[in-house]
Amino acid sequence: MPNSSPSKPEANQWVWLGTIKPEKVSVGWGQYGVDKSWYASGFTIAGKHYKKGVFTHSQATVTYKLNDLYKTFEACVGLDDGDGNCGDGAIFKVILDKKEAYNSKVVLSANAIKCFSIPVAGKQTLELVADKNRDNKCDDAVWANARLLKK
Ligand SMILES: [Ca+2]
Repeated sequence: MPNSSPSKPEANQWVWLGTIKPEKVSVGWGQYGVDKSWYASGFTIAGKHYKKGVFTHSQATVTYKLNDLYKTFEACVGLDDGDGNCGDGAIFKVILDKKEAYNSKVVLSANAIKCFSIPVAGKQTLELVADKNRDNKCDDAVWANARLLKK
C-alpha cells in the first residue's frame, strides 16, 4: 500500500541495549562498557568476536528503565577471552521488576557462551546481574548483542 498511514509504527525494530543510558550502574572492577571491554573494542567470547554488547565485570548490577516499551530482550552471555581461562566463572541473571527472569548458571571463562531470549512486555525495569560465584577473578562478564525489540 503506497499511501498507508505514515504514523504506523515500524515492526520488528531492535534497539541495542548499549544505546539506553542505565539508571544505575554498579560494577565490581573497572567500568561499565558499551561495545568495549577494558581490553579493546568489541568482545571475544569462546573465540568468536562480537562488536555489540555491554560489559559488566562482576560483582555487577546495571539497571535500565524499560517503561513497557519493549516485548523481547535477548543476549549471548560469556566471559571475555582477554583474561584467558581462569577463575571460577560467573552467573548471569536478568531481573525484571525485581523478579528473576533468566539465570545462566555458572559460565566459565573463555570456553562457553549462552544465548537467550525472554519476554519483557509489561515490564518497567530490567536489571542485569553479573554474579561473581565465589570470587571475581577473571569475571569479564559480557552481554554480547544485548538488544530489545520495540513493541
Ligand atoms: Ca567468579
